[in-house]
Amino acid sequence: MKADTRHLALPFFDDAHRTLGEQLAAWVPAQQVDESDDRRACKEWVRLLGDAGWLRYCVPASAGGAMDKLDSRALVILRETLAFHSPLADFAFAMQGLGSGAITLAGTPAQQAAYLPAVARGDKIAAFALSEPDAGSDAGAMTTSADACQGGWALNGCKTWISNGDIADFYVTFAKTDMAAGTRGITAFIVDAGKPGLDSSEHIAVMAPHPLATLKFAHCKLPGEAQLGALNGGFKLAMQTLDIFRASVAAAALGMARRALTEAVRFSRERKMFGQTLADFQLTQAKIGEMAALIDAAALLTYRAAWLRDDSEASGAGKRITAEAEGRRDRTVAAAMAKMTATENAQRVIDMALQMHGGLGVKVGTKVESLYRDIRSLRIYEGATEVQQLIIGKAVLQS
Ligand code: COS
Repeated sequence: MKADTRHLALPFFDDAHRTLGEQLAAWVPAQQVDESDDRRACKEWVRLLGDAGWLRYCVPASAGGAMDKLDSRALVILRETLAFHSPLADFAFAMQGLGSGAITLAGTPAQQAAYLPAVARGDKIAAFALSEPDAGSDAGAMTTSADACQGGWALNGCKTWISNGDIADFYVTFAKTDMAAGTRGITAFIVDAGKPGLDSSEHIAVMAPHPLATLKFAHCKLPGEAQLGALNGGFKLAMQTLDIFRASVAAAALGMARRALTEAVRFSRERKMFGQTLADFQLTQAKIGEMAALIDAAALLTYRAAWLRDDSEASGAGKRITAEAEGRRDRTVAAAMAKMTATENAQRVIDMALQMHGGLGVKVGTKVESLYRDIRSLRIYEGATEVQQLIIGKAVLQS
């Protein structure tokens, strides 16, 4: 089933985006991956996406990427289209970007050369290790520590909910380098899988299976070169990385919602009852209308957030938006609005599509049944809806 690409005509996109969207929409339905084992399937998707060149959109051109900079609109098109077909394919793609994003933003030339081209080829699997058992939404409350020791650093602590945990080749890990300094005492590190002192064997099973694990660090020694970005600059680096990818989480939700609507429309046209089709009932038409409007509202916020980010990068700070701080706040708020609205709307759209399917909607193996499970975690990860509300609310009060 080919995804609808009519939205690519919107003025947020340029011709390169339209070509990318059309080519991907034609490529992805032809891929067959057995997803019964999420770890194996995720690796296979990374391989397919890498071989076909799609992972090149996760890194900049200087490191083998497809475009000069990480292009938010390209990321949005990729995630939306992949999620329409397979949320696991979207996950595999997104994690290559999120896991390597901080290296793109703050890596030294040597770090970028060592990791980014391999990420773009699908030769290295990336992960982003921020959350802890007692530090999820309150990321600044982390307690994993990095202490200076001879020749580098020693990490101690625990990270959890780590996507790609145990299948990743490296983990961009955030740890406290100054316990008393709160968010200003966090530094990022690149931790290669298999380092002595790193145990990633505790897998976490979730309702929509994807690779997820807890990482335990016990005197895990890292060389000085493993430090990523400025000492004590890790919190901002994490937030900047999340800013890029939050709009793309919105896009993944959008792809799932569009798929649910497609399924609902198809089913309602085929399903016969009371001498007509389900689609002939006004109740169905009203629901379909509501679903389409929820999707469009989410799409416009998502594309705006991506466009705003790309536009500010292209024009440089200050062309359209005078103060840099204001510009950052606008981009952060736009990404937060997109993530919150698209994930919440997608949950409603998918629920309506499932309801329309009646008993079939809850039958294991039906597309709407798996979408119902797939969408749920998007309202939580990379900043729960409540965190997005907080980001937006604080900004509105400050403006
Ligand atoms: N870009 C750059 N800098 C940012 C930033 C951003 N998007 N957001 C915050 N900062 C900076 C602030 O400017 C502030 O800098 P100063 O120390 O110089 O003043 C610093 O970071 C701390 O910001 P703030 O006071 O807003 O931090 P809080 O501890 O209140 O936390 C939230 C803010 C809740 C928004 C943050 O912790 C968050 O996003 N949590 C969710 C984490 C998350 O997404 N987890 C999922 C992980 S991946 S699955």
